[in-house]
Amino acid sequence: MDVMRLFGSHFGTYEVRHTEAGEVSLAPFAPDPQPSDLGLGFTEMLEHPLRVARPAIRSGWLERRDRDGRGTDDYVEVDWDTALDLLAEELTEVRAKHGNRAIFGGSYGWASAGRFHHAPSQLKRFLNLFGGFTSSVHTYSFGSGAVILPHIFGKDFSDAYAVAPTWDQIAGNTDVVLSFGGMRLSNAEVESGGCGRHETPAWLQSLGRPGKKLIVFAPQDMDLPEGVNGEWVGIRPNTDCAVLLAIACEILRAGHEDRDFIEGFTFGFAEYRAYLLGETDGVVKDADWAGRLSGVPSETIRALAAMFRTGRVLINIAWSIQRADNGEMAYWAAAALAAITGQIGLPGGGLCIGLMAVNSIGRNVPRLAGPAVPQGRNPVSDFIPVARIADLLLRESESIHYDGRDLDVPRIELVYWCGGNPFHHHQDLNRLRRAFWQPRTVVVHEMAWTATARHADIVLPAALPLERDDLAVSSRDNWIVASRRAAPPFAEARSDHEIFAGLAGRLGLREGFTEDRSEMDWVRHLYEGYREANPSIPEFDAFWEAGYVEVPQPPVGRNPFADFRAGERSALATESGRIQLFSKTLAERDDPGFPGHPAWVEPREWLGASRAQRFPLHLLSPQPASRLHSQLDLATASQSSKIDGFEPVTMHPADAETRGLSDGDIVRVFNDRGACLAGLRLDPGLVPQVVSQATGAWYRPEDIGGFEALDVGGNPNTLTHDKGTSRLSGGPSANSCLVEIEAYRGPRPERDWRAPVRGGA
Ligand SMILES: Nc1nc2c(c(=O)[nH]1)N[C@H]1C(S)=C(S)[C@@H](COP(=O)(O)OP(=O)(O)OC[C@H]3O[C@@H](n4cnc5c(=O)[nH]c(N)nc54)[C@H](O)[C@@H]3O)O[C@H]1N2
Ligand SMILES: Nc1nc2c(c(=O)[nH]1)N[C@H]1C(S)=C(S)[C@@H](COP(=O)(O)OP(=O)(O)OC[C@H]3O[C@@H](n4cnc5c(=O)[nH]c(N)nc54)[C@H](O)[C@@H]3O)O[C@H]1N2
Ligand SMILES: [Mo]
Repeated sequence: MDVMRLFGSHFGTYEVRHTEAGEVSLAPFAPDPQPSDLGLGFTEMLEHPLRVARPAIRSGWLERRDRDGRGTDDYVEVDWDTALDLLAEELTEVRAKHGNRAIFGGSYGWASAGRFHHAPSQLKRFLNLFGGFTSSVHTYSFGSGAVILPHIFGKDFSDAYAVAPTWDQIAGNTDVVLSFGGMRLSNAEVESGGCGRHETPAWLQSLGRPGKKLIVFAPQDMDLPEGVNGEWVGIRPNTDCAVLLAIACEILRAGHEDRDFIEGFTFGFAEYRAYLLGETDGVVKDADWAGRLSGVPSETIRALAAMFRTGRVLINIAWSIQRADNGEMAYWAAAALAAITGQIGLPGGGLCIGLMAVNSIGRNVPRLAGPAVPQGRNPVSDFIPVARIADLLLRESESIHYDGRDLDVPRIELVYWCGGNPFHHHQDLNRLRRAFWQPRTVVVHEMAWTATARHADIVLPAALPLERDDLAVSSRDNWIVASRRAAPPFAEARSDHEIFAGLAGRLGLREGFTEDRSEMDWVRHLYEGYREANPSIPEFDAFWEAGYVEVPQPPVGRNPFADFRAGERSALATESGRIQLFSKTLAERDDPGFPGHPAWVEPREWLGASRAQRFPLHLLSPQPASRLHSQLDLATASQSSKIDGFEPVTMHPADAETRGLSDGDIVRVFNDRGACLAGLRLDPGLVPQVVSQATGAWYRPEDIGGFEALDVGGNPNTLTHDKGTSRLSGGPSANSCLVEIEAYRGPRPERDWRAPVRGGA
């Protein structure tokens, strides 16, 4: 049998080819019906001029241990021994002087697919052996959803996967999918950990069948996928909660709620009902009320309320909606609406969270059991909700609030990042920059000179996934892929594992870290763990030759709430054992603006805020269709999406006209937090006063055109605010952001594709 050479990535699986000259090329994976082209761009990274070639130390740190040169200094390349000696010494000194809690190792980020070389896991394994670190919980994807869901449904339903019905159920039973926020096929190209087959496009077509309908509420019409029987309803950003409450209010006023389900399976209906009908605050939350807030015609809202009577309705709520001020409340309002209509637990009915946000939501794959790199135990208990990183480093307050607790804010002296890009993903990057000036040392492993690498003191060159052997598998997919090394590591790059092994050796921890296994031994070891959990899969050697194994999946799916609906009526792990329409716990906390039931709580930044007089455009920053966050922004697919080299920002033609702007103009997008340059694209499919600029362009602040720290790279996080969604979860709230846009007439920045290394690279 021929050896199948494959490469596993977050975009899916690819076949690896070598040209006669020895160059690596990638081709779509034959069994994948809808492969993504984006991952092909990984080969462009193999020899990219912005690869980190050798260990590099920031000059200001090396010479004077200064802190504020981060982001501007150049770097001095050193050999590996020098770099690892220096770092081992620095880690030892920080630990001795300040203790392990002074090390921040939360290191959030998507890193690469590949079970063994998962960079943040390697880092955490190393730091735990070293005595631990201050960590972080939750994700930027789902930081506030993950906190509110357990209050509504209990801890067993705390993530999107646990709630989602399967596509086969939707195709077979659902009449209407009512989606708040986007259903973008480009988002479903991605799966954390990889996938064998992209199945979403095929399933989506089932929504084009007669009798089925998809209604998408979104501020931009690109959120409605093509090829379905669909309707787009324009909505003012951050007002979904009001519309959801109003649909429920109209249902109650018509007496069409499902009394049996409410009585049997929910708790707190009285409080919820009193609020909706205006008994609590004198405001009836009806269709007219929500229409004024959201811009959605009140007839549309009333028609939707009637629809729940006649058919199976699945309410889908996008992850983007909880990435906004008080985003938890829209989730609670959606869950409550699904509950009072009695649709929760019915095949294809009730609630779905993030259908099409990634490839796996709705896939009928029960969690694929198998091991991860063992991280060990962290002896340090300090943590933050992930998006409070700048609050942690700046220490402007003594505690950080999180789900009813006040967390200590330890002083961080050393930040260690491996597999993530905070200068891509965090909000208000100019504030993050000030935050990164606080600790004495910042260490980053990177493949390329990202903005995060450029804010570090010690930068260690990491190998690309194409440069190492691994097992690519997602716990939400049923394929295990042998991701084989296709090229030697670039220049002096090493795998993260090898870097930590070297560091561990200097600290007397080598054996504990490697367990005397080679990298290939580890890959084999992890695979054996999968075989233990899934005895039908072949032995390692046969798997490695064949390239992949597909683990059989169950033929039909189930609604995750089916058992609850069928059985014990107080079986949820909530306060009441039932679905909470009201929570005493949350009500008693008395968090400002966070009552104990779903409620409209005005966002800090939205088109209805007084701030909109100064900054009258609502900026959305969705996921990029041409890359994965900041990854592969250097590759052709992303570069060719730019306008004259600038990241596109889209705007309604009417808004352009009042500003004297035209399609293709280079513009400055700004507010009082920061500014970036972008290329203007006119789009009549936007709700007026909404502008949209995808995440992921590389942050590059420059003093240019009379402006200070103008981000010529075009990262929307120069503009977003860095305040938690609410006191409850402190999640990231990037989608609540007001800006203004004007023409930029200053000099053009040079495209900077040189490594920031002294003497040039
Ligand atoms: N404004 C705004 N901001 C957002 C969002 C938004 O909607 N709006 N979305 C948020 C969301 S949902 C997310 S998930 C985050 C994503 O934020 P991140 O996950 O931080 O983004 P990535 O660009 O994937 O960064 C991964 C980094 O790891 C590096 N890397 C990859 N593999 C390896 C490896 O094996 N070893 C090492 N050492 N490094 C590696 C890559 O080069 C890259 O720089 O962004 C968030 N930011
Ligand atoms: N190609 C590609 N796919 C990806 C990623 C990527 O970087 N590239 N990232 C992956 C990651 S990490 C994640 S977490 C998921 C994220 O999945 P999502 O959170 O669903 O993705 P977004 O693109 O941020 O948002 C989807 C849409 O929501 C709409 N939206 C924003 N705010 C509002 C609002 O207030 N109301 C309404 N009704 N709509 C709103 C926007 O128009 C946007 O197009 O995507 C994943 N998929
Ligand atoms: Mo995400």
